[in-house]
Amino acid sequence: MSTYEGDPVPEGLAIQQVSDLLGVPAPTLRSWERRYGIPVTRRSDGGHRRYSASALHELRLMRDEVARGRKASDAARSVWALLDTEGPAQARIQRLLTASRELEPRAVREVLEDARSDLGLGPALDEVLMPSMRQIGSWWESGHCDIAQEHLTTEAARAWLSWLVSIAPPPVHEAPVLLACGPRDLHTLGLEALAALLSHDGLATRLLGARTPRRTLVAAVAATEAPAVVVVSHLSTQRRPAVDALVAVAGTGPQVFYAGNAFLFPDSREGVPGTYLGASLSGAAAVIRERLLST
Ligand code: B12
Repeated sequence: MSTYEGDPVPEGLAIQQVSDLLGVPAPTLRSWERRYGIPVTRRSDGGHRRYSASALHELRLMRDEVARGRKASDAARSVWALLDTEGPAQARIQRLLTASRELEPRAVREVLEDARSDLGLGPALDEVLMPSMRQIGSWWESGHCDIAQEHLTTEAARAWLSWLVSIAPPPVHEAPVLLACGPRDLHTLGLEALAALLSHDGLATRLLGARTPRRTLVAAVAATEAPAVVVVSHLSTQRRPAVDALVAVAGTGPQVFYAGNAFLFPDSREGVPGTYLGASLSGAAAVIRERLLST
């Protein structure tokens, strides 16, 4: 069932080694296998679990889903879906990952464009692009792909998203939604995807991009009279300046929204002004559109 290729540890790792490597306690690893078959391990002659590279890959995905705040049973369902090669989105994820491994940006863009025309823009983003990026991130973290693969895929996806914004019909609402990363955040891809969705929904957007300083954001709101602002932050270490930017901008009048892994857990959202947009990009675009159209 796994899509993982290459096994750098042919004899397999022992459970304690895997626990140390992934930061997941051994009893949890046993329970994931017992309850969800993630992963199904082979046994040594002495009957001990042995973890292959593909088993490690499944566990990394499971760990990351749980870290996103999902219950283990829901996390397991996501991992099964990601590893399953059936289904229209899954087939495209596989094609995108192949294009990424082969460092073929044109093929990356073609897969994304095919996904958009066959599945629609929202599913192309939420079900093909984002899971593929998470998979590449997981490969990169485990040393199973070079950073070149991540950079090339990210840049190909960004080029496609920027093209989508450029071909969107003229906006029905002129006042723009401002889209910014927190002052220390470089992860722009989610925002760029949101810009594509909103612009194809008839909303004007202004993408301020990576590392937007608080004062710049406040000045941009004043200059554009933006009715809405979205701030995204990915790392918990970067959350504080992002929250400061949200507080500063909330005081000036626009509707304020925020998203990203830095805000995944409920306690990370305590006292943050505005509306948390959740994980789904299409869901986020729908929330923003509804709010703007109802005011
Ligand atoms: C591409 C990428 C980069 C690129 C970004 C380029 C760009 N222009 O975007 C570059 C190379 C710059 C980069 C840098 C770094 N990165 Co990086 N990066 C990634 C990667 C591979 C994809 C990011 C992405 O776009 N994901 C798609 C997003 C949208 O998916 P998601 O994170 O799962 O987000 C979900 C929700 O949070 C939410 N969401 C997130 N964004 C948004 C936006 C909106 C509008 C909405 C509504 C929702 C939403 O929806 C998603 C769906 O569930 C991820 C892997 C991953 N798992 O995502 C690592 C990852 C995020 N990066 C990581 C790290 C560690 C870094 C660096 C610190 C590395 C380093 N040592 O320098 C730096 C930090 C730079 C900085 N100051 O911000 C880690 C973060 C681990 C953690 N949680 O602490 C990850 C998870 C990789 C990994 N597995 O280790 N990175």
